[in-house]
Amino acid sequence: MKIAIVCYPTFGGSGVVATELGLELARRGHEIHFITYRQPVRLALLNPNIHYHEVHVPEYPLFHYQPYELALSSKLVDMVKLHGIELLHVHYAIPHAYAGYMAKKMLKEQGIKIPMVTTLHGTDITLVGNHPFYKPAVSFSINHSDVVTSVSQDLKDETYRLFDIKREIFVIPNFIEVNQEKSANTPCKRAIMAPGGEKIVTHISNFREVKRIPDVVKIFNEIQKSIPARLMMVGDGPEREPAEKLAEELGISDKVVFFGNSHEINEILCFSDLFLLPSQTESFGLAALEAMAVGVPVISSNTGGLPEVNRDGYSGYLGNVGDVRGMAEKAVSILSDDDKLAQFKANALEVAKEFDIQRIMPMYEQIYRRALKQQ
Ligand code: GMT
Repeated sequence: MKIAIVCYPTFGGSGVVATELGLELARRGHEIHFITYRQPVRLALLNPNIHYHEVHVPEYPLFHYQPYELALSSKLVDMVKLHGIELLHVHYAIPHAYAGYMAKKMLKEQGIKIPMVTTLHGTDITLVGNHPFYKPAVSFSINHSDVVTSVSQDLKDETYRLFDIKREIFVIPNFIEVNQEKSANTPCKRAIMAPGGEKIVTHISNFREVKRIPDVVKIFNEIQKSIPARLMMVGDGPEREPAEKLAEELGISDKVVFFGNSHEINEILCFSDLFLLPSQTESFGLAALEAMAVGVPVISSNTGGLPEVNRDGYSGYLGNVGDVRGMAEKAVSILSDDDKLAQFKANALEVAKEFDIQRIMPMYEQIYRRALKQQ
């Protein structure tokens, strides 16, 4: 199949999922065209089946807001015609499904029918899309997609609860490449990061408010009172600076490393003992799954799709949002008992295998066939 993938190219779950999906589809012989305003961070172009088309938005001083959706829908029309693309797969309802719908309409006028699959990732529904300013456009875009998928059952339920949706939504969970051989060969510099044999606790995100970064620091603060430990903070965003200050105020700066955005996620996860994700909400929690795939148990909040990924008392523990003390106690219960830690590490890997890319990919291929058949 010739498929156009539209996504946000930045550090963030939906962009990562869209990129990894495109890369795997290309390996399976499909021709993939990424259409976005910047090259996605994890996109490797050394594959003849992968193409990248940049959307340029000319700056015009009269416009306070530059019309990205217009530029995107025009680019989609041009690329579909030029490359004979058969299907649009847009990640994120706003503005991608909206722009995709316009492209479909323009193409139809020119005698070209093309189906659009929309994948909902979470923030487009629960945080941003639900805002009254966007709600009508989001409902419209979802209802006018040919097939709609969501990354968790919880997100599907939330979408029906928050919007007036008349379509069926198919759950296709996020996925991960579980590659134990690759993990075993990843250079693991544990001794450098924890010279005194400390336990290593890690958090990875884009440091937005929804991630509850102060809770990460506070949970770690409680942990390190009971066991020698260090905290690895990976990523960047508005909450990073306040977190650095908080670590300073708590007197634990020497135990916390802020890496910023990193391309060495596997290298960091390989020496991690525990992953913290105490988010306010999380439609899925891809970062937790990435940790579990290399055998790192997770302490997370119990909201959104997180319970579908992190199994309470098995791959880690779940706690109520904001329950810093409870999550810290559970973290200590794992970290202070080597046998329990080893068991939880093995369990985390076992659960991650349920989300292996090879299991999930056929679900997308089936959805594409369904969308093409519907035309
Ligand atoms: O929250 C993020 O880190 C970014 C955000 C996005 O829009 O890319 O992630 C959302 O999509 C991911 C991939 O499907 C999910 O794993 C995240 O849980 C989801 N974030 C939220 O729901 C807050």
